[in-house]
Amino acid sequence: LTTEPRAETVVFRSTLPDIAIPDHLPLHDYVFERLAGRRDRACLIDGATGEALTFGDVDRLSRRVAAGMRAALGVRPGGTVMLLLPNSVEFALAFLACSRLGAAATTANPLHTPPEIAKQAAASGATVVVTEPAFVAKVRGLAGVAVVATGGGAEGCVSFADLAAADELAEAAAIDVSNDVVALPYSSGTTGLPKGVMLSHRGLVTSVAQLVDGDNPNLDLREDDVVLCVLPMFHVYSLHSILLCGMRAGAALVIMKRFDSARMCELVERHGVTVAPLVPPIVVEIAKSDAIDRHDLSSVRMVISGAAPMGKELQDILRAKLPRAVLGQGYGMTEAGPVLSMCMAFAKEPLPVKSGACGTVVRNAELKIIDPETGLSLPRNQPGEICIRGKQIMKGYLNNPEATAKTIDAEGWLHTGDIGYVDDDDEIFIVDRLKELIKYKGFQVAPAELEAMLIAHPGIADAAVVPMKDDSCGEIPVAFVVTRGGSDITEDEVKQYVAKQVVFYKRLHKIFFVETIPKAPSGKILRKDLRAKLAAC
Ligand code: 4UU
Repeated sequence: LTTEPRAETVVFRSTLPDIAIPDHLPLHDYVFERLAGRRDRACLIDGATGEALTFGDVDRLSRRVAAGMRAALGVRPGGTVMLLLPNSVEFALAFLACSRLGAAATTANPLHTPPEIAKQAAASGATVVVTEPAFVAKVRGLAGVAVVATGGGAEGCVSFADLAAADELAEAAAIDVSNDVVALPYSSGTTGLPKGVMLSHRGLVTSVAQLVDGDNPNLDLREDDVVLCVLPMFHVYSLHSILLCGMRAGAALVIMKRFDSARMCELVERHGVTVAPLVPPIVVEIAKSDAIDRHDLSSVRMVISGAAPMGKELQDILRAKLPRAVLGQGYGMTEAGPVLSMCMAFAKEPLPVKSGACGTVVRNAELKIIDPETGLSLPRNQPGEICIRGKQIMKGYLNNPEATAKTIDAEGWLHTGDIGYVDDDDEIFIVDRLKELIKYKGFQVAPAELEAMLIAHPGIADAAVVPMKDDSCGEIPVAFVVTRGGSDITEDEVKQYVAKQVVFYKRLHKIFFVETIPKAPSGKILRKDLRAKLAAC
């Protein structure tokens, strides 16, 4: 028997040992596993009112909401419920209720426009939308969709308060943890339009456990921690690393509906926040704000940044302002389940880390760096595409086996479209992005979506959307546009045309009128050339 000589795959692993993960449990049973000892401890604190629900309350109320959704709305195993909510107690209760029912929660930004919402509701197969009265008008026209309104309720809607007043769910649904989808966030991944990312119970349990379980957790959240929840729960960073990790660890969450630096500093001081998961644009804001100097923020022991790169300079500014806090990064991607790596200075037995690094690969997982041309794996210190493998990654994209096969290969490696390297101390540095994705303040902007919109305009023949570097937002979307014979459409008209159809962070900031869009013979836009053009101007 002869074997072809094959290059060895260089696999990077956590410096922490693997742990046993209770991945036979449905997500809600896993987060409430240690409920008995913490029924009376604060779990969810509404930042606006100061009202707190205990772990016992959250357990009980989420059972009631589940029973109410089953009885009044017919939510069944395999069903889908859209959560169109800002950060709120109701978001957490509805999410846990879906988990109990064996249904999937598809999450969306309530600031999305009606067409954006309609697209996701239809694609995900949602039969119920849970939203605030202020957003009910956006979903009224959706065919076959029942609307639940929080707060004081709204005409023609089921009231969330009524659901929460139902008798507790007598019996939880039978759940197949490795197949049943519990969360269905939307992401464009490495290419194309936003797609439903199927995260199973086992996937999310594994990913939460990789951070907060074990004798020496990688992200050491404790029962006496107070975690700031200002990042939107509809994004996977907050859903996973704040809501689910916080609850599993038994910490209290202080929920803020929207970011405001002065208000945030006030809440940190009032509630003695100890852990602050943030994104770089918020770090920039608070580093600049004088609110940080007017409040006692000495309770903060950990500041986590993620979802976009945080430069060394910014990290150093914040470190000077919060000398008692450990500052570091997590690296996530919706499809990866979501966390690939986490700063080891956040571990119970912390390790020193470098500024600019975005953590070490999580435990119970494998990471490799490949040459994007050859697909061969690369050794330390050589940049290439980051790939990850483990039980935490997505099951696949909903109803899209082709896109799934392009992202997860036959050996189970998920290709991130991020370019980075692993250094001598196992720290990961992201240096570039291979994929099309634009990140505005950590929010995803899919160029393909805006390009399709532009090309649909009668005055536009061709278009390409690419990121432009920006100090406060990280990246902003800009477009190269080829007009159609004789059209005298202006920059402002193009901007307005798009702005009317999309949520604020997808708006185009600049339009460059050009003769042609550079393309490869295959028809693929040469985005690198356009990005280089921007960098030069
Ligand atoms: C440079 O952004 C996210 C998830 C982030 C997250 C989740 C849990 C961070 C910490 C955590 O604990 O997901 P998406 O799908 O919106 O965007 C994914 C992309 C990545 O592929 C990468 O390009 O966002 C970029 N990204 C980062 N880039 C994410 N984190 C980082 C980072 N540095 N730290």
